[in-house]
Parts: sequence; C-alpha cells; structure tokens
Amino acid sequence: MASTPFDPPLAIRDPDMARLIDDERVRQHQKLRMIPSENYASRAVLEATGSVLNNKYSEGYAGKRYYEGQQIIDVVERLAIDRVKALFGVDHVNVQPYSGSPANLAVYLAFCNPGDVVMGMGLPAGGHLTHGWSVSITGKYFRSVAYGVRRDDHRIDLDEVRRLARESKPKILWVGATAYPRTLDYAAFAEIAREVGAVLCADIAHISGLVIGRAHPSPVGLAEVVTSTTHKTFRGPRGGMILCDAKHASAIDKAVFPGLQGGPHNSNTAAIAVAAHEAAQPEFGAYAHQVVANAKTLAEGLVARGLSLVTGGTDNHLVLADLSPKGVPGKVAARALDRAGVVVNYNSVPFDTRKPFDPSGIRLGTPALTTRGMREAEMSRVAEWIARIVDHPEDEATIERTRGEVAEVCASFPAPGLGLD
Ligand code: DSN
Repeated sequence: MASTPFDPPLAIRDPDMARLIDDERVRQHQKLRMIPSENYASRAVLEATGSVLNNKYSEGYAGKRYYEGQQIIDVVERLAIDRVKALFGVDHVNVQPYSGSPANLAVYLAFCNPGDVVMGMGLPAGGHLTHGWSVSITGKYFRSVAYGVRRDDHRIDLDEVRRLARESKPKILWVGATAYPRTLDYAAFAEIAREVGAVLCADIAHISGLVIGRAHPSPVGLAEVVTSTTHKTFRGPRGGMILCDAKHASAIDKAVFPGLQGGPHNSNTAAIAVAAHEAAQPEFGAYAHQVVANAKTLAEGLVARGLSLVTGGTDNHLVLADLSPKGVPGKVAARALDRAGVVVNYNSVPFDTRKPFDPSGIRLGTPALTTRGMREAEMSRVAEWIARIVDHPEDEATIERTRGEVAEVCASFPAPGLGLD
C-alpha cells in the first residue's frame, strides 16, 4: 500500500513525545498508583480510545445527527448505551459527556435556572467541587447549601441533610463524594428528596465499578439521575455518562447537546462500550469485591501501625488518613511517598485546620493495585511501607529502601494496557 507523509509511527514522527509517553508507561509500571480515582484501562479500551473514530464529527444523537456519514458511529453509540443500560438496569443513558464535571453541569442545566437552590456535600467533608462548592461555577451560578459530616465520627449527618433540605428546598440534592470512605445510604437521601420535592442525583464517579460489581449498593431506582466518570473503578476511557429515569431522558439529552457540548468524542464512546463489555464479565464482580477487601486490609494495617483514619476505616475503595496526630503535613508525606514509589494525593480531612493546598491528610485507594492482581498480602506490605514513610518522611535511607521493595513487588504484578508485561 502506498504510504503518506502521515503514516510513520509516533516514535519516528515525534520522538520527543514518544519518549515522554514511554516514560509515563514505565512510571505507571514501577510505582504503586494509589490515587483512588485512577486505574489501568485495558489494552482493548486504550485501542478504542486511540482509534480512527477520533476523526468523525457527530453532533446530535443516533438517528438524528447534524452531519452525514454516521453509518458506523450510530451503531457504536447505540452499542455503548445498550451495554451501560444493561449493566445498571436503567431506562436511559447518555454517554456523550466529556467527563464527570460536564456530566454534572448538564444535570444543573436540565433541572435548574441560575440562582436556584442546590444542595450537595461540602468539599471539606469529602464532596466534589461540582456539587455546589463556592469556587466552582456550580457554587457561583446557583445558591448552594452544603451538608457535611458529624464532628465525632465523620459520617454523613442525615439529620443535618434533612434539616437543611427542609429549610432551603433545593431543586437538586446531590449524593456522592470523592473522599468519603463509607457506604452511601441512597434510600435515606431519596426519602429526604421526595419530602422536599428535590431531584435526587447520585454522583457515583468513584464507585461505579463497585456498584456494577455489587460491592456497593446501587442508587438506581432511588435517585432519578445518576452521573459518573468512566475512568475510575469502571476502568474505561476518560469520559462521563448520565443515567436516568425515562421521564428525564429528553431533558438530560438536550442539556448535554446542544445545551453544553458540541460533538461527542466518538473514540471515547467506543471505549466506554468496550469497558462496559468488560464490566459485564463475571470476573468484574470479583474485581469489585477485591477492591473493597484490599482497602479494608490496607485500613487495618494502617490503624495497627498508629495512623488515624477518617471514620476509622473504610467500606469502599478508599482510605483517608489524618496525619495531624503524627505532626506530618499531608503534602510532605505525599511527596516522600512518591519518592518511595507509592503515589497518593494529599487531601483535606473533615474540619481540617490547614489550607486545601497544604492539608492534613492523604487519600489512598486500591482500584489500580487490584487491577494489577494485588491482594490482601500485598496490602499488608503497602500499609507497612506507608506507615514507615509517614514516620520518617525525611529519612533518605528509609525512602531508598522502600523504593527498592516497592519496585520488586511491582515487577511481579504487570499492569494491564502498558505493553510491558
Ligand atoms: N473526582 C476527583 C478525584 O476524586 O480525584 C477529580 O475531580
């Protein structure tokens, strides 16, 4: 076949970028990636993400597009929708949101006018920016009311949620979090939303894979709208999706396009379909349960070594450690851990007295390590390494020794999708 000037592979066409991508591939292989919102997408998901579907514009929805040439794309998008519908047992799915924040913005656009009251978990308590936090557009364009967690046990205070909802009558009530290590009580939230006439929206970005695998209760049937990213425990491409009851289908679709976005990212749509196909396999349920079992073992190991955990442990995929009793700022610990080969993020803890950019905690998750096949035995070692570094964040010999032990374990657990196994 005749070649064109565009045919050479990346390594020839742009060696600098090829090298950077290779470096990142090696980093992802050699380190323990414990940021709870990250994972490893499979080779099949990555192939679809980097496919020629990238080249097609498809504004609109299957069967009703504004551009011709949709013979294949319509089938791709319908397949993604049907697979996600079957996974969650929902009436309607939109797979076009570019990620979680646009998915959530579309929900506001579907149900609210500027200035309306909305309610969500406050960022310092573990909520997401887009649930109405002040610095986000969702806190600037709407009158946002934040609920939090109890001071004594750091669990969601449902009495406070009910009281605030009765007082403020929000249009939307969000249930969902990015740094909350416990099971969410969707039935209780649904009761509150019903009483005050709010649309209950569950943001399951972090836990969608756990919901599919039945390692966390599903909000479907209780929340009228469910949003999620597709790259966390779902293990798909960077993207977003909105699930809803039939009665909201048209409002949600109109809000995503033409309300908020232009053409969907078709290669991501295809990769969502691939991830949904993978999540429908029986082994995905085992994965989801192992994510939680690993997080519990990690939490127990950290507590046994003197770390203080928000809520004392975990029911899901993440652990939030408050390092203030140790006298070590979260950022200092996170940087030392990264040098030792354990990648976490520093994070505020409830009622934190430090600033968000220099907070008291670190947030750890098990989705990526579990994808690599690590289990309880490895989690006990990980707990030992984390506690060791937190106790000696400036001891070069300790960091060096830990880095060697981490690298040895990583070498035995090849990560999917990297092409290094
Ligand atoms: N969802 C956030 C996280 O938890 O990392 C990013 O927005």
